[in-house]
Amino acid sequence: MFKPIGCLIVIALVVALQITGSAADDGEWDRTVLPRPPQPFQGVTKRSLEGSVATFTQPVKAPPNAPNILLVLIDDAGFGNPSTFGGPVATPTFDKLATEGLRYNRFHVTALCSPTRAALLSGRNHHAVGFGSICELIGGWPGYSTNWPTSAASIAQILQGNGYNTAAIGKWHLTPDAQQGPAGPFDRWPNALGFDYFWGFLGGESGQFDPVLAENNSIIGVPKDKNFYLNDAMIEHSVTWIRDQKAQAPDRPFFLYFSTGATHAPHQVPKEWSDKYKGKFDQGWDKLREETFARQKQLGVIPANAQLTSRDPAFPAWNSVPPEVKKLYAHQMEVYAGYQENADHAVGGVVRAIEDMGLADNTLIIYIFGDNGASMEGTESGTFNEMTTLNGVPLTNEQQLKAIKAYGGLDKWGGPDMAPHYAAGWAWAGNAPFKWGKQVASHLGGIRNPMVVTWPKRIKDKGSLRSQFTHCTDIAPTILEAAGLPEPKEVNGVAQMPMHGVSFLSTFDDANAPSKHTQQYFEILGNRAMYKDGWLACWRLDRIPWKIDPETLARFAPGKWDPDKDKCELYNLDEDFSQANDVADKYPDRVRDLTALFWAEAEKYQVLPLLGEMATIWGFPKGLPEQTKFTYYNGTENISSGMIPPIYNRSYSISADLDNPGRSGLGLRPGYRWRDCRRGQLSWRLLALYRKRLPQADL
Ligand SMILES: [Ca+2]
Repeated sequence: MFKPIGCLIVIALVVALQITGSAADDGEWDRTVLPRPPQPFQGVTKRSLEGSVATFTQPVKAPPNAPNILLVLIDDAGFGNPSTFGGPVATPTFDKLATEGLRYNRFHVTALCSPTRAALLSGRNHHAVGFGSICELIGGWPGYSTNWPTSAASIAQILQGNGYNTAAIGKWHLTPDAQQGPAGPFDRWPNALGFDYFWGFLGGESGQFDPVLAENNSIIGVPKDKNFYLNDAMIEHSVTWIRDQKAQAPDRPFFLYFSTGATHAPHQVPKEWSDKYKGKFDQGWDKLREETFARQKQLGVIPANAQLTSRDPAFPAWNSVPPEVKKLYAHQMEVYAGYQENADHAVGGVVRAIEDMGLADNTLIIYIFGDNGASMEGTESGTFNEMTTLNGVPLTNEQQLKAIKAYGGLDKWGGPDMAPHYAAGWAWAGNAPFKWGKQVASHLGGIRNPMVVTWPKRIKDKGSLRSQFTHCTDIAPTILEAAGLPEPKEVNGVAQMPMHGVSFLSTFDDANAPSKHTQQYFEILGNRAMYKDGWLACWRLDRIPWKIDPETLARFAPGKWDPDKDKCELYNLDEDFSQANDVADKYPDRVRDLTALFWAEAEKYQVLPLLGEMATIWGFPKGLPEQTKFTYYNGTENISSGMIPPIYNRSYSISADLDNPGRSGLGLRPGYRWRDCRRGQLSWRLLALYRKRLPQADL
């Protein structure tokens, strides 16, 4: 409620300003050097107030009419997942925005989590900013350091320095794995990379019911609320943040980066969401893929001459799956679909709030459906605990069914007591019409994801399709052009690496605007590709992406693997939308040129050495202090996965002094935090597969 006295004071101040001075005009300043330098005093200072003229430095202002920006990123999703692109998952928010804006069907990502996020937020190629791979796989070369360089200010830093309010909500995955605790350092946490506010989780994945959360520079831990669900809480934090900043400064634009943990594993969602899909996937992945492909054609999101690519033998045919296992597999996809629909629902909550505040007209929404293609990391059978795969422990269907029974039955798949991932066949179907998926940077299943862009004030060609080649490095330059801002040459005294992406703003108005992004390398885990002017040469590492057992990895050890011996495929993507027809034999000259170009680009952008992120497997140093003794004091909890003692694959002992062991439980659970630590019990377990209750004598 307004207090009359306050109003009077405001009016009186306005009058006084007219008499004795003015607020200094923000005016024009050189926005290529950030932050804005101190403003010279423009008033007059005398010995007394007589004759003195006051002026005031104003906060930095964004250019007039600079739009609010909502950047949405869904995790681990396929081109053929959302209904907006012909998929089986209802995504009403994505659908609605597509009718109000533009659908992009040739948008590309890097094939993996941290690398796409680094490229998206920096506008530079991911290896060039140290993100050849994820924060958990660090190698001792500049392209694999996960040390974001100060010479590459993020889009958030640039917008912040130009008068925007900035926030990141949800998944981060850009802080080195061993720096995600209370000791920092904090220079690569979200606040230091340009976000005024951060709420979410720092790692690569998180339980959806019980995440270990961070807020700004603090780990705030697992929410106490029994009904907590991450997507719901993300809506609440986002909407509150927008409302708060608009209440205080209605004219300041905002930049909100809304990045869901969904639909990365663990696939967890309240049951009512997965129940919507009961029986919808009994036809299996082969048929689902054909159905999606038909809808894609019908919707026109793929060209009429696009082909459905063939199935690699790595994915079992649905009709070869035993009947008793089909039920398990179908339910895996029901849960994933519900989980994904819920993620789109969360985006809808934020979009609705923006509309309700009357801000929609001048808000640019960039909604990217997947930081990489759908994930095949669940192996051919899927897993009730995704940590089994990530630790190289594949499960047979028999082991799987037994473990599911032990944890409450199939109905619990998707609930808080399991950490599941679906079978690779579902990911392959979700990436229709392409081959492969996450991690496979050589094929479109890994690197091409749907994108929708809306901006009612600017985009008039509503509901249309755009097919220019675009890449995640283009997002930051596009945002800058939309906001009327230059790319900075210097930030905090550090000369800036130019952005490698290019703005695609011209496509907002013109369906036939030329593709400005004419060449792009791709590389993740040795899978690689070189795109130039419609042609793509590619080399897939001869490894099934979910195989990380010692025998498989030994084939790629130093001296064993020669990248020049990998088979090269060649595609004309302008005519062959889905990368279906390998024409390498027909065009040896193109193969040669693109091969040479790939190696030149690899050198230029710090991609070398290939497999730098895997080097520690073969005995290269980890670059971390060799700490062998760890002490945890009473109250220490929520230690991030990258900071736990390195107990894997070695002998270790743990000693604990318990004042009153009868009152509290202590669980030692390498592999995954599990929710069954009972009072008065000391237990040890590994990957939720092997359990041992320790006898009292051991206490
Ligand atoms: Ca991802």
